[in-house]
Amino acid sequence: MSKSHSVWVSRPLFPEVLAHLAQYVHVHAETEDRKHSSAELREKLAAVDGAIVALSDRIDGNVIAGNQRLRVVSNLAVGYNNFDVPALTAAGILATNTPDVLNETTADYAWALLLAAARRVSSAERWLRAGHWRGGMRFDDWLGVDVHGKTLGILGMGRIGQAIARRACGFGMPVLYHNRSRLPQTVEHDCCATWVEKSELLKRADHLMLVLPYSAQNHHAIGAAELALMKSTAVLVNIARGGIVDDAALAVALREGRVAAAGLDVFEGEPAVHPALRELDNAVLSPHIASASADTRRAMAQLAADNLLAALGYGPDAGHPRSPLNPEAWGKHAAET
Ligand code: 8YV
Repeated sequence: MSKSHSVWVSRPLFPEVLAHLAQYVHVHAETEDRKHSSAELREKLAAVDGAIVALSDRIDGNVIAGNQRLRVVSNLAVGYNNFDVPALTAAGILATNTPDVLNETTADYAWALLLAAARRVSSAERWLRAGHWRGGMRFDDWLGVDVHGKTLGILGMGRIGQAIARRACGFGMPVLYHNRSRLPQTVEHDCCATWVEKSELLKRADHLMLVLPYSAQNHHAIGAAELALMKSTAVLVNIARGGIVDDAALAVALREGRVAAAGLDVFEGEPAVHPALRELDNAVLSPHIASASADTRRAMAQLAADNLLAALGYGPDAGHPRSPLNPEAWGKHAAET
């Protein structure tokens, strides 16, 4: 097949996914994982018909200004706070993301962080590896807080929040949640979940998971005032986005024992991590890997590639990308071509 479209892939991807893309289009794939500046993004995007981009690539009006060629940007993530969707729509550029394929894997990881933080897994391992386990151990050493049977709070009850909640049923944990809108009763029943106001959620939850998307309104949704409402025995888990928690305020609360522990996969300004958090033994920290199982990262890459190809008119979904964020932009292009 002669290839008439070119695409840019902003970070290294699985070779088989790149090979799949290359069956249909010219592929320019980066071989290094790094954040791109606006100027770089502008230049790269001006030269292609479509792009697969990472969360660290900020695609805004400035980056696409005057771009007459670009038709689709496919995000390698379900969250798309790196996209200015209205600007893309105004420019007639389709935006897509990777929903659903990562729900269960991300929910598993949220539980891994909750259990690790509650039962002090990381600090105990650091202690053991440092060679401190020599003689006996005090019976009252390494006491954590229980997870099973406690009340789980979930802030943000989309698809990943629901996958987390369904697992809570197996731990004998009632779930309280807060979301802009209440879920249908059947879903609440499946999730053992009850809707409450945010302040009630913070006060009543024994442990709290944050699963809400980042937006300007959600910036510091958990700050000093919210932390002050939480139980001092509670574990806080953030697998959502940096910026949803005020990391400086959290570090103070953790240091003063006003919150028992935290499991954090995302950070304000990542890859930088607030220095005070790095010092704390009651914080389990990981580098934004909640979706990183081999199967799921492959499925995300494949979906991002399929969305891109479909938008350019190739593959089994030609003309019908599976997860468009602004189908109205796509309609505009389809009408023009
Ligand atoms: C990232 C995520 O995509 O999908 C999201 O919104 O935050 C993650 O799955 C992944 O960490 C790659 O950056």
